[in-house]
Amino acid sequence: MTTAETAAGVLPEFADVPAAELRVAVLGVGLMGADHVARLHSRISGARVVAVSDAFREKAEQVAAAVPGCRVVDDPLAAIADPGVDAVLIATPGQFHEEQVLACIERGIPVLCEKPLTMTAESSLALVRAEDSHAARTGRRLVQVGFMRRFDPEYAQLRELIAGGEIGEPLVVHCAHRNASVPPHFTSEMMVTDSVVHEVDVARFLLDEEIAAVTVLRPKATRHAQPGRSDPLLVLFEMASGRIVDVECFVGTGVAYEVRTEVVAEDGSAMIGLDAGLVRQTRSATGAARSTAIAPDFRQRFGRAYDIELQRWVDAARRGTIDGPGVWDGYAASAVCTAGVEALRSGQRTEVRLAQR
Ligand code: ISE
Repeated sequence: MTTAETAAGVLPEFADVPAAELRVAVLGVGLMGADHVARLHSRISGARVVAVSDAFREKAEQVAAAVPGCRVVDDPLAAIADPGVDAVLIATPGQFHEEQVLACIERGIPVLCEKPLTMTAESSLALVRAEDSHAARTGRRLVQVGFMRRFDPEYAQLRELIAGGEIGEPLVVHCAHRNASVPPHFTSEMMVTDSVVHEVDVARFLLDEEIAAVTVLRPKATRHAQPGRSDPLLVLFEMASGRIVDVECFVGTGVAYEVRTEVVAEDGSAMIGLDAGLVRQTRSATGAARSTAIAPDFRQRFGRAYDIELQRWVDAARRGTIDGPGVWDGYAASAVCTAGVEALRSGQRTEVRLAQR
């Protein structure tokens, strides 16, 4: 949504959009990228999407057509290099992130990269080093990673509660991460790198410390599981201080999107994710029942978080920087997921090897 657009009525040429308004290129317009384009266009102020890029040109054209003044750029690196682009949102498949994020750092423009930051801990670390050297020269950070849960009001409240000391020292965190369904190609490894990765960030965000080791257990699988997929998984994080976080990751419940987090501390406990919106009482053949609606997928459950994440990113990017989980958080998540996949395959407790900052 742009003031220039409504005030002028006529859209300026791509390269002439006033710099005060953030001109964003969105790379990758699949499910998440298209959602970000729509959100930037309709709900976020101070930014306009001026370019989109996707391996499927037709898809890019379809998304661009809904945003006045937005054009399709075939080569994502050309979009990053364009002087008419002030900031970049990356939602391409993970294997392209390293090159694209690096190009943003080299051009010195802010970038919001969807998870995973990159496909390996080594390549994520290379981005940490590249951004560190940019920050040493300019004092500004450029890379934000799309861990949107940090912007969810419930997670923010839970972190504040812990930090305020009201429930005492946290000891154990229980996380449930359930999807109604995932596509057939979604493997057990992807359950770790695509789903559990959010709990990795949540554990680090809530407890403010690194994960030292990971163990993955494979309970009895649901009869609905795709052949070869261990669903559910039970993942244990040992935090550096000795606290334990357990994650039940169940991606084929057939029910809804359920993400719950409970922190058990020395002087109390706290839970979020109950979807306790409207509670209905109804009568049925079997008697009276009480029910509340559950979000069908992450776009509904975390819609508010995405709004806040994008607005804060845009506000910060207009100042030439970021406001959210950074490149180190992306690297730490990659390192934990690398250990997680190793633990899944070996059945052994696996230590996380984190580099020195
Ligand atoms: C998906 O890729 C996401 O990022 C969602 O947030 C997550 O909950 C889901 O399990 C993933 O498949």
